[in-house]
Amino acid sequence: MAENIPEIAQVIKDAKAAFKAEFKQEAEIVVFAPGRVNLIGEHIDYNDGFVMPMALPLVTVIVGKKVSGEETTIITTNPDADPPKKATIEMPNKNALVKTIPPGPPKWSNYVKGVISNYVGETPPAFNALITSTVPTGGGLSSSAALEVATYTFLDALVGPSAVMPTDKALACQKAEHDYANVPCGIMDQFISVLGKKDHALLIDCRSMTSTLIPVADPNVVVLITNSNVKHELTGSEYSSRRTQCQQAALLLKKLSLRDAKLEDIEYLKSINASEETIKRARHAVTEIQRTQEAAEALKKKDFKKFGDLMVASHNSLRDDFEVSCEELDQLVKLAMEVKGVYGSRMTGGGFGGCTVTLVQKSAVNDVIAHVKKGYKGKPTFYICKPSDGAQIVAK
Ligand code: GAF
Repeated sequence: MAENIPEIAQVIKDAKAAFKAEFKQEAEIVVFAPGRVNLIGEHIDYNDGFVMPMALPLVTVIVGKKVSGEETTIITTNPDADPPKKATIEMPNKNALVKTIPPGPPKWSNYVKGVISNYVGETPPAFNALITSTVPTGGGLSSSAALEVATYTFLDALVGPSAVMPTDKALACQKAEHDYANVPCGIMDQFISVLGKKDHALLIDCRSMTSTLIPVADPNVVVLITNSNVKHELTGSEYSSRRTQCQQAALLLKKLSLRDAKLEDIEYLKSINASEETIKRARHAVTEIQRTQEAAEALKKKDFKKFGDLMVASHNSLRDDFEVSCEELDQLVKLAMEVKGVYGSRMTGGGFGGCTVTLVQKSAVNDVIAHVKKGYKGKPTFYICKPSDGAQIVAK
């Protein structure tokens, strides 16, 4: 059986009750921001390429209220968050020149501090807030971007209507992740958490920061996410080394980024005796950018067979050329592909654990779950997800 995804209304109701119990006051502001699954276009956002994620019905909810004074208090209900679960933050003074809050323990509070520090516009007042989430932590479904974007949206609700473009909001949240979590991520996760649309995937051009909505609303086709429930230690260091390797490849090719490279450039890299590693990283980037554009066309035409083939090619490239998959993800993909009715399956997100995404006929989804459960060496969890809306202010 797939996991039961709680309705957002229920998550909000529970969060408001927990807020009242903690702070002895009613929450006035309610916001949420979703996690995401990337359908195709992996490790391409920081190469200025194309990615195609969709927002999930798994969300981070923040409820709270403005308070007088300069001390903000935040509480997380996340069982995986490092203790303590309550943190206080000294808010920047409205007249101060430097409005950044220094990072510090607990780790989870740094996402909030980072977003407050990068908030564009009026300095936010102090507040009490309770944070709760249905996005699994560290599962490759962007729990951190959901927290950043939910925080930004909460600040928007606190200070009034924001004149900032949605893409600037995503960029501010990305900067928070760079500076406060030390992850040199691309823009995909924050972008889709801000701009996701119900029943649609988003083809994002990460160079121009523009996007195209692509309907994913076929009643007979389902997006199945399988969490491997493993996370290998390498994640952080390997992510930044992949980013550097791509920059080095672009440098050798005298290109601004691998977005500007073509297949013949891979031959050139070979001819100048570039390292095997450089050649492989560049080949993944070049072919994945191409695949993502083709996948967008296939999805527009509802050509799920073609889309699925591209997903599998993407997985193989991430496994063999980009080397960010792992045994567990490879096994999940292999098992899913053995079931009739599956169009395609691939690892999704940064890799080295986390989730796979599978496009499958609705009638076959239970067969996939049963087959994967039986064959997978670990304990997987499954989510059947419809593309959902981006961040929203529910009450203020
Ligand atoms: C992580 C990053 F945060 C994204 O920016 C992206 O690079 C992704 O890994 C890989 O596609 O989620």
